Amino acid sequence: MQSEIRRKLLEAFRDAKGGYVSGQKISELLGCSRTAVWKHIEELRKEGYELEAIRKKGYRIVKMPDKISDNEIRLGLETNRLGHDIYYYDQVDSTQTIAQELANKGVKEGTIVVADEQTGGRGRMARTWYSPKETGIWMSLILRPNIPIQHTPQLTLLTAVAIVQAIEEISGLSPVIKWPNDILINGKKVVGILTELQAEADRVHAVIIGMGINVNQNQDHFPDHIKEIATSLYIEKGKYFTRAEIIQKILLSFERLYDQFLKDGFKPIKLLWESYAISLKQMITARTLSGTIRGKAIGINDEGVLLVQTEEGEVKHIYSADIEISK
Ligand code: BT5
Repeated sequence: MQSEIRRKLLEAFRDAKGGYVSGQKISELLGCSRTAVWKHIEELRKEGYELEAIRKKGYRIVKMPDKISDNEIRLGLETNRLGHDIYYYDQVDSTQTIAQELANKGVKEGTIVVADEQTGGRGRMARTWYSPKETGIWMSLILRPNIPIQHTPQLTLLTAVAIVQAIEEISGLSPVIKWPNDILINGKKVVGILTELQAEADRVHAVIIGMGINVNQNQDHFPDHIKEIATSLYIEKGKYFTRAEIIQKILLSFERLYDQFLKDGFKPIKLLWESYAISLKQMITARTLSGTIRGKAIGINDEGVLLVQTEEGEVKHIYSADIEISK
């Protein structure tokens, strides 16, 4: 199907918000005959869309295929500005690298880069992020906030809240956040977040937020080195999810939180974050680049920095680390 026709057709369904679109309306929109409408609908079916057809009412999308290209994300997207510009790839090295290049070229805030597979997915500190084909969400979101550089780590925490809210809403599961960038279900990692910055002196040009979400993998999909520590929504819930729908929900909850953050600062986000955090009030070991600190995680401050009280009673500020919670 021509991409222009496909786009117009899917837009008509999006505008109907899950309701019926009459054959008459479609033929007017596309400027084609009723027979041609029927053919286009059949083509959508071949692409994996489940459509219901009812006489006198028209057509309705019952189920979308698990695709994450432009149209699938756009259809049903309720945000005002995030995710309206979509760069989709079936395979990339890393969506972060592409998003970095796009941000350099000046694309607008809210642009997203998504891929069905990453061959060089990145974690923090040069670690790798396993991103197999068509089973997860590998996405980078470009933001251009007018905030001081030292506030940018707060966006990692905001992202975690947005993703937890979206997963809760879609699956009924109750994920928790482990400072700073992990989301866990039953103690295993289901989401990783990587926040990168383009800045100069004291001005933020762009913040690029990478989100890796394990969605439809089963246990055997994970390589040995992460089998014990990784999980997916499918493993936890026993059902498959439509990735585009999760992306839409994440962008929507992200936009709400982000607007609040730009208006009222980090405080309201901090409260939400604390309600989902598991690492607080517990004994932890924090491995930072400059050494290991053991103590009780007493909270985060208004900047989003983790506060750890050592046995000697000293409160250490931790900006970046891997955290292990003591049993
Ligand atoms: C992270 O790093 O958790 C950040 C991951 C960000 C991935 C996204 S995907 C879209 C965007 N494009 C990219 O290239 N990256 C971002 P870190 O905290 O350093 O955790 C990395 C560690 O998590 C690895 O060393 C493994 O132990 C583990 N790991 C790797 N792949 C995993 C997966 N799919 N699920 C769970 N754990 C994984």
